[in-house]
Order: sequence, then C-alpha cells, then structure tokens
Amino acid sequence: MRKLLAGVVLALVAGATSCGGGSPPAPETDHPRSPEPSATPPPSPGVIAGRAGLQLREPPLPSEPLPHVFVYVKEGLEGRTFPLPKEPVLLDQVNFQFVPHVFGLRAGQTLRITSQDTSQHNVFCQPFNNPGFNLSMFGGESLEKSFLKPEVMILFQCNIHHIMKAYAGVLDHPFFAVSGPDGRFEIQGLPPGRYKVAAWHELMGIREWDLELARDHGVTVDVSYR
Ligand SMILES: [Cu+2]
Repeated sequence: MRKLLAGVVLALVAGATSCGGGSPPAPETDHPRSPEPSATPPPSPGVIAGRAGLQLREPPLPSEPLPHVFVYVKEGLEGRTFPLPKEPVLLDQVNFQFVPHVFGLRAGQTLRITSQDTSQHNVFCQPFNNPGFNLSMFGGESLEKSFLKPEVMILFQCNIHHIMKAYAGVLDHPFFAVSGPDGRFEIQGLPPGRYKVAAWHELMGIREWDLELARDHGVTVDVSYR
C-alpha cells in the first residue's frame, strides 16, 4: 500500500511538471508570489523584507533585480498617527538626472529640491491631491516644498530636459521603502497586524497583497514582475 501511495504521489508530481505536454500553466502574475520555503530565516519582528525582480526568463532561472520599486503599507494603519521627521527629504539634480529617481516622504514633511548642474532646470510638478508648482532653478539654488495630503505617486519633471523624471510616494506613515540596485527592500518597525501592502514601478505597474505580521517574526515578500 505504501508503495502504491508513493507511486501515486510521484505520478501527480510528474503530471504537474509535464501538464499538457509542455510547460506548466503560467502562474498568476497579478499578485506577487510567496517565496518558496527555504533555509533563510524569516525577517525580524516588525519587518517586511523582500526582493523586486523582473522575470525575463522562465523559472527556475532567477529574475533580474528591479530597482526603483516603491513598496508601502496601503491599508491597515488607519487611525494611527506617527511623529513627523524634522529632517527634510532631499531631491537633487545631478548630471541631468533627479537623484533619487524614486523616493518616499511623509505628508507635511519638507522636501528640499537642489541642483548641482550649471544648466538651468525647470521643476514641474502637477499632483492630483496637492497643489503643484513650476519653478526654474539654477545650479546652487534650492527650494523647499511639502505635500500635505498622501499621494502615490507624484511625478517631478524638468520642462527643459524631458528625460529628467522623479517619482515620490507621499504617505501619512513611515512604512515604505524603495528597492535598491539589488532589488532588495525592507520596511521596519511595523506593529503586528493585518496589512495590505502595495508595490509600484513606473513601467511595470502596481502589485498588491494582503499579509499578516505576527508578533514573533516578520514577513518576506517576492515582488515579481514579468
Ligand atoms: Cu533640466
């Protein structure tokens, strides 16, 4: 009997890997996949950590790391307030690029925009939920703005050099992160609870998922685009 059962399990596994005589059905791509169980320990309590990737080749080949993905808690913090940082967030213009390209800041926090280029730039920003502006800047100048209402994302452009773009996610809480060159991101300090978490990329779009953060360990998420 045991042999028979083992045979059935093997047959099911074989069937799953050769379904339809070709590759298995494509996984649902509208939702990030949970990572395979592995030897990697879960993140520390209060942490949502993971990696954003672009799956250019068929699994199990690894995905390419995807930087500039804005990952944030979208729901689950309603009614809570968090102290506002006094330090400004910096948006610089260097060699005809906004630096950083994607960033987060708090509603009401100061955004200091600077330029290191000798050429003139014109920072053009037209949010939906907040007042916009359209301001000329020369190297060495700086200006300060803030957005009082949460808005994900706000686009910054230079009207003179159209390749210059930056995106800001404005939130009323501090639980957001941007994936780095290796695709990795980490949100820290979340209280235990159920959350809706979202990921945004300027070309690849939005992913959302629900998760529960336990008291004793964090959660790993795999933000996979294809
Ligand atoms: Cu410019």
